[in-house]
Amino acid sequence: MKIVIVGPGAMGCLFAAFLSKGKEEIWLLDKDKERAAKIKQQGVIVEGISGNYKAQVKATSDAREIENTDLIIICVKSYDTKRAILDVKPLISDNTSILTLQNGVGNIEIIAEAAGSEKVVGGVTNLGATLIDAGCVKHAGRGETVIGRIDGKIPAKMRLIREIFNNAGLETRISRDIKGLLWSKLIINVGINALTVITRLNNGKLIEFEGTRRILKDAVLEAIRIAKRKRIKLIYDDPLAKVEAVCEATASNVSSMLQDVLKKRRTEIDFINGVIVRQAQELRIPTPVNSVLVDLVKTIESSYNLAVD
Ligand code: KPL
Repeated sequence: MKIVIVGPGAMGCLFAAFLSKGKEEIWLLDKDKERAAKIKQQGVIVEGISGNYKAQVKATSDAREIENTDLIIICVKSYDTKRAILDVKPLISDNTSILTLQNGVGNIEIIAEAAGSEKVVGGVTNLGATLIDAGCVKHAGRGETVIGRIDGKIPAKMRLIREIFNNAGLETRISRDIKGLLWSKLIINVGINALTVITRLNNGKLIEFEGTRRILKDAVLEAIRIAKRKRIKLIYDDPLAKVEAVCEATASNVSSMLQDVLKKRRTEIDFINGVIVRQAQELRIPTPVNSVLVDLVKTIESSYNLAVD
């Protein structure tokens, strides 16, 4: 199988490194020409819980170098999905599947609109990884990856993807309700990410202060209400308890959104709390806490040059 991973962030690099252990042909597609050249030359360097090693992968910034592809894995930031799909258009044929392993909700829809819904596979991964340098990733946490189609169908190709991932050491299963899984993960990010940006705290600290604990709770309860109204089945009996447990389990983490802000980059707020606000508007349900979180994070990311040190 020829597999192209788009986006050499932490998750893109980790998947490329794992998958390169099998007999599949693995490519990393990077919009940055210099970085692609570096990865092509040095490979992907992995350190952390799966050991320290170098994985040889093919890398390019020009999709035309790759040609027809069996599987495209999208690992770019959610606000870059549209551009990423345009980049890989020349690689898509009738037999190509496109798997999104991105944060937030909305990517499946963007890819489906550009490439056709029958090609899209959604995914949620609980692997933990941090990018240390270009093409150099720290594997920080184990966890399963769950894939599935929005219509719940399980074609042979998806079973093959599962097999290839498992053979490469990526614990993977298929779900018939990927939407429920994506929303369950969304609710965790809704409670944690924006609040860490505003407070500049690690995940664990959010539940140590009365104020942040209350805001986290209110943001999560708003999101649960929207999920219920949309008849989305969350996988946790008590989603709020789960978000608090994730704060504890990832206490020393700098959330992905806070990492973006510390690097003065755009955030994925539109695909996290922004999803709750937009869906709530359609349903005419007030979500004041999520609205404030979205407005504050958007202000922060638009004013890096104006902020007082
Ligand atoms: O997914 C995460 C993120 O940072 O985006 C959490 C679960 C909050 C862990 O940091």
